[in-house]
Amino acid sequence: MNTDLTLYNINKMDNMKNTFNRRLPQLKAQYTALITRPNEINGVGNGIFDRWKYPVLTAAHTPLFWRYDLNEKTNPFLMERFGINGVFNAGAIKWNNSYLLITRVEGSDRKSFFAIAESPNGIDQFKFWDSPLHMPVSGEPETNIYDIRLTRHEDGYIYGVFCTERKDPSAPPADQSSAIAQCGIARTRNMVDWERLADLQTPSPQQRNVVLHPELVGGKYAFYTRPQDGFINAGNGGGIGLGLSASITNAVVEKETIIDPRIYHTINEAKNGLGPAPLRTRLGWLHLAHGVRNTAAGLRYTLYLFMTDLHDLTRVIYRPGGYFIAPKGEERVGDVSNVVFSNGWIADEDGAVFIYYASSDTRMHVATTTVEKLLDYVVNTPADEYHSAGSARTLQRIIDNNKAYIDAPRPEILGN
Ligand code: M1P
Repeated sequence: MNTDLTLYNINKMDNMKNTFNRRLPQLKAQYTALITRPNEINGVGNGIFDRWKYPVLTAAHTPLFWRYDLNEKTNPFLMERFGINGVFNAGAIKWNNSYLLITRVEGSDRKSFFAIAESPNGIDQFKFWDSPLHMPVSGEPETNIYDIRLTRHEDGYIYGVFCTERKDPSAPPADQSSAIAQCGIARTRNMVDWERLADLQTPSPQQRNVVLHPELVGGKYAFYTRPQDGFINAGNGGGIGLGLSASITNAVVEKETIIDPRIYHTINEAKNGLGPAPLRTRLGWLHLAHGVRNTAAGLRYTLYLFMTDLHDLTRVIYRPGGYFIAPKGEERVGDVSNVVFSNGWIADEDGAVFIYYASSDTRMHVATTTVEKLLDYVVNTPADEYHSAGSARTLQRIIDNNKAYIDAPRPEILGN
């Protein structure tokens, strides 16, 4: 008898029997270490915002009891039963002194749903609520819902405006990709019970990246839109639009005015779309948006800021040139690489701002700054001159202004 082989077989049987009990504490320890890991500011930064080292949410942050059947009898190998592919593009709101993200959770089946994660400080310790958000469906269930924007509206409700996606009914049978994107609207007073309203109607064939303005304009609800001809391509959709609706329960925008157009050879030449609801500041409405440009390697998504007049929402008063946040390091890689996307930020009463952004349709990050820094940025960042000579001239002006200061002695201040 081969004793080695017998021992091997006995060990193997024993291992199989104990798989569940061996793996469970390992998984629990790994999960706890992840969600309790303190975050830290990543480097000196650019003075405009601080990036934080660790993503605030990833697929691995979703509870073990979502992904695993925890009954040893029905899952002796403690296998994953429900795969989570990514956690990204989250709406954000301060709620009962906590920082809440309504995330887009994408399963391994490619469907997205919403789920709330909560943190006491906005930069780490994000923990998912036990259950996903059960968004009521409207008519025939949407194939996919995603990218919710939250608005604390002056009418007293919190609105969630999100993208709904269904297969294009006119697509021939061989085409299993063409889809129709529209804007779903729901509202809540407690973040748990959501009332679904009628989808937004606009003159455009498709809509994505729609955002509800927090205040009424002339007694009407104001929507930022992103008209698009096709599911992917903006086509004749000229940029970020603004339209008014008399009703919110049956919202209809009859006219979209383009307030932030796409422009040739800029960061938003291919597409753009508003991010979260704008912040009211002493100088104007501060907007965070994403711009999409073409490259030989595909589309590149970056974030930018602009500001509109407090009284005339269609009037852009500051438009800093270039991007504000671009994908960096590991942010560059994911399911859809070279993408940063934001649909959530939180401004605290003390002026601190938490910008939640996703990288490459995979994970969520935070960048922190203040309202005053963002105002300085939008007011003092040179505008795009739209040609190389203009960029070189802008740089020369900065260099000339700096001449007196370049070698000037400065008192040394030791940081802590
Ligand atoms: O894949 C990048 C992003 O693409 C879409 O955004 P847009 O309509 O502006 O191109 C959305 O599907 C978004 O969710 C996604 O992050």
